[in-house]
Amino acid sequence: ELFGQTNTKKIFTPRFEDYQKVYDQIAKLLEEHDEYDDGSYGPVLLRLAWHASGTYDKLTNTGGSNGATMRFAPEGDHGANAGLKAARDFLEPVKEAFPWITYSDLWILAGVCAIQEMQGPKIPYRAGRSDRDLSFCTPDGRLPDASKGSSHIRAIFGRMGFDDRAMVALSGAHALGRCHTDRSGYSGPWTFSPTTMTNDYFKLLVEEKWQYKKWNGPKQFEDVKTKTLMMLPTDMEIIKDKSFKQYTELYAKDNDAFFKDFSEAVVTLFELGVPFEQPEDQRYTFKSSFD
Ligand code: ZEM
Repeated sequence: ELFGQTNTKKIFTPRFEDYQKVYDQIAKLLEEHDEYDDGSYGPVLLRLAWHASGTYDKLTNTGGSNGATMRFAPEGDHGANAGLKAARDFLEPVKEAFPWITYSDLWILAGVCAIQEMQGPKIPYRAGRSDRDLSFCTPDGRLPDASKGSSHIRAIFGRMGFDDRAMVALSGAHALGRCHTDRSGYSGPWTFSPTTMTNDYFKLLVEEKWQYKKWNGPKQFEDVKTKTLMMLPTDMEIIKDKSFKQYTELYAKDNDAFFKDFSEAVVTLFELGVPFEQPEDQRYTFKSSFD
């Protein structure tokens, strides 16, 4: 009688505690690998999660974080994704330690962990993304081009379903990290504390004077006072454009409003196009290493 022996393979159903263990492992690696860049892989992990998600097109319901298709050459080689191999490689030992998690869930969990460990707001998380093959790679050109103006920003983020307020809130991620000449061609950090989440990006836009940087690279801005900070042409739009500016000024004054709107917009961004089974009211909120 062999019938009873089929389907005996145990299926592991991960729960909150299991995802918290993955979070803790990423947080531990972040702390250990302080030799990278300004002392943290946090910013580049967040950029990976954002570029995985920001390909979403609401009209065709294609792209987004489901699939982790940046693993494959067509998408991994898109100019916008230059340098993100560092983030993907950083997460490889985590995938090996927790083989049950999909790359697509792992990359987003790493983005959540990066934000929280860099003292940003809590980012509630849902699991349920599946890895898909290279036929799901998105065409080049879905991510924003830093050399462009406000109509481009609205076209790109509008395609994902965001309004002006969310676009400005999301831009506040540039409190973190820096530009690398060998990745985007641009150079330098936006703030003096690129591994701590703050509203300094908005404060600097409002309070400092900015001028064109004189150099051989692409058009970018530098602060007049120290010439050590930078803004992309797209960053300057959120202080130039009237509708964007009201939110930039709000977030410069009110860090709590920024954290609240940023968290809400990032949760939306990270979930675009994912067919979740886990309900919205049962998202996981991870404990940070310093909680
Ligand atoms: Zn970024 N971003 N980004 N961004 N970004 C860079 C770096 C980082 C734009 C952009 O062109 C660039 C969002 C929106 C937009 C981060 C997060 C988020 C760099 C530098 C460029 C050129 C890359 C390099 O050279 O390494 C444009 C045009 C955007 C919208 C208009 C949103 C939204 C983000 C998250 C929510 C982060 C964390 C970095 C820093 C990466 C690092 O390695 O330090």
